[in-house]
Amino acid sequence: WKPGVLATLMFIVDEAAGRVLLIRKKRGLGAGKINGPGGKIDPGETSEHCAVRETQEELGVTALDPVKHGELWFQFVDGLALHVDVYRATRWEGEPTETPEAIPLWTSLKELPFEEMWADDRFWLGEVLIDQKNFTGRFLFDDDTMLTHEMEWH
Ligand code: 6U4
Ligand code: NA
Ligand code: NA
Repeated sequence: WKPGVLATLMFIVDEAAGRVLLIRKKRGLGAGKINGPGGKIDPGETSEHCAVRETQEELGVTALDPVKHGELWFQFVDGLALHVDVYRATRWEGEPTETPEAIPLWTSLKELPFEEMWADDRFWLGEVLIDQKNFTGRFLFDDDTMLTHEMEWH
């Protein structure tokens, strides 16, 4: 498991309404899928800063006091290795707005759209968003197909 590309995901949870701010991704890796906002870490940037910046760029929303809940390690059989830090935030500023990168989707925590998400998400997303658990996950993908998964909860 090489470190490879470093990236982040941000999940803004509206606890009062029982919903999470997801996106329909319009371009880049996973275009067409539903995911959290996020993207690659810039040189010299902290992962937390990246998660906040990418959410601003994709949705025009600023996440406040993000908390890191997990680390994803993806190996793709074509050779790409991707490490993703996963953040959760319950306060934010701004109104989600469609951009060239993403369409905002406020989604009920009871109806997470796993069929339209990356295949690994069903192994950790509900536990992180609802139960606030912390985890490390390792996944082997062939293109869009998940071949193996290993989860650790801490
Ligand atoms: P550019 O346009 O290069 O700046 P950027 O938005 O930085 O793109 P991009 O589009 O390569 O990044 O997407 C990386 C994003 O994809 C990260 O937020 C993590 C997410 N991602 C990739 N594989 C994933 C997977 N298997 N499961 C998942 N999220 C994944 O939940
Ligand atoms: Na992005
Ligand atoms: Na980017």
